[in-house]
Amino acid sequence: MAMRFPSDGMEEDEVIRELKIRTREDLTFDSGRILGSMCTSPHPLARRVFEMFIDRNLGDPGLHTGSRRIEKEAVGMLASLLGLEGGYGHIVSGGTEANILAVRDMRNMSDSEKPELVLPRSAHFSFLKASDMLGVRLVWAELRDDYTVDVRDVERKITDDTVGIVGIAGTTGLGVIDDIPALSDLAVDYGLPLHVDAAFGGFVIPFAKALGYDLPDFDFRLRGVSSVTVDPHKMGMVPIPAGGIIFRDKKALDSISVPASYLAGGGVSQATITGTRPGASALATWALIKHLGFSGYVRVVDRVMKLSRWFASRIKLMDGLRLVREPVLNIVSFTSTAMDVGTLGTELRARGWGVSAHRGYIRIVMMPHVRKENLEEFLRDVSLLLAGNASNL
Ligand code: 0PR
Repeated sequence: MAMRFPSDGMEEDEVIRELKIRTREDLTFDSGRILGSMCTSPHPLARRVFEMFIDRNLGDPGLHTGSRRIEKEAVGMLASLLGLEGGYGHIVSGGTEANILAVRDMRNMSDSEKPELVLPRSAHFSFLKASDMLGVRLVWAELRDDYTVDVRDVERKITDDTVGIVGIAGTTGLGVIDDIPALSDLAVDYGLPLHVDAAFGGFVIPFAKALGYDLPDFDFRLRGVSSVTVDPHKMGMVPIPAGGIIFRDKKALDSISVPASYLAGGGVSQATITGTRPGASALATWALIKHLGFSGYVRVVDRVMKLSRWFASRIKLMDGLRLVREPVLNIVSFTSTAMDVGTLGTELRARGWGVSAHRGYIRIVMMPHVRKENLEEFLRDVSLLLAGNASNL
């Protein structure tokens, strides 16, 4: 779009006014109409901390040594949530960067000249970016009827060029958890690293387990797990950007570090993809974990898990709709037997609902901003659309 760089400036108020008007068409989390996003309205404390420390740059940790120490503590607390004492990693820009760093580590630790990664068909598209950037070939393992990866197929696909295995704890489309214990055994047997993508599930599963939900182990408690992606900017309720990558061993971080020794403090190296990067993200993550604690996140997860089960039971009662599978976490996906799902998604978006229809189903992510009233209203719109569609036949 052709836009001229303005020769003279506008008043601050005028700039703000224009931005407010221009963004009116954006859907906001507060409206309760965003039902298909893994992000949410950030917690007020995390928002406040983010704003207070917006000038901190972890790309030059010698300048902001206090922030760097706080990032290390944030990583330590995430590692502890995932069953690991210690742990190495960073608060990064999101799950994409975290997954890229994990694949970069697996590739660098191997001596294969034609590196391959075995991953589930349900993996997030960030692995396509990792593959393209790092020259690692993706070898897809098939899913079983319950949409978890077929561990026997993973095993069949391991070759001498395999650099690692990926398992998913909370898939993007359905929120299902792969059989990570079995993948861990496989990783140990074959001497391969296992990366668990818990970008979404990492901030749900530990709390749901504490509430009594019967979910498989997925983290460093399993010997074969060498790295985990866990994103504070999803269910962690921290402002974007805040992803997390945690490695079990320090040598993993070393394998992806480059020297940046001229920076303040000297002897500095960087493992992240981004150079200059927000300290505010790490500080907001630290602050919210300290403030909510385990029990605070348990309360958040309790509500959204219950809401998901209620919503799933409502879908089951509706003619013309079918659950893709029983929800495992706080994601409920359904399809229609009465109407093309793509058309249903388009019609819902036209009525102001923020939903995505992909892989043949509509995904509802029960984030903390979603209220029962929003879901009731959504279901009324779905019923009207199904009825309208039926009368057109
Ligand atoms: N791994 C998994 C399992 C994911 O679901 C995602 C993102 C990622 C990695 C990548 O994370 P970043 O997007 O932080 O790099 N999954 C969401 C999705 O594709 C991202 C998203 C978030 C999409 C909010 C839409 C939205 O409104 O659904």
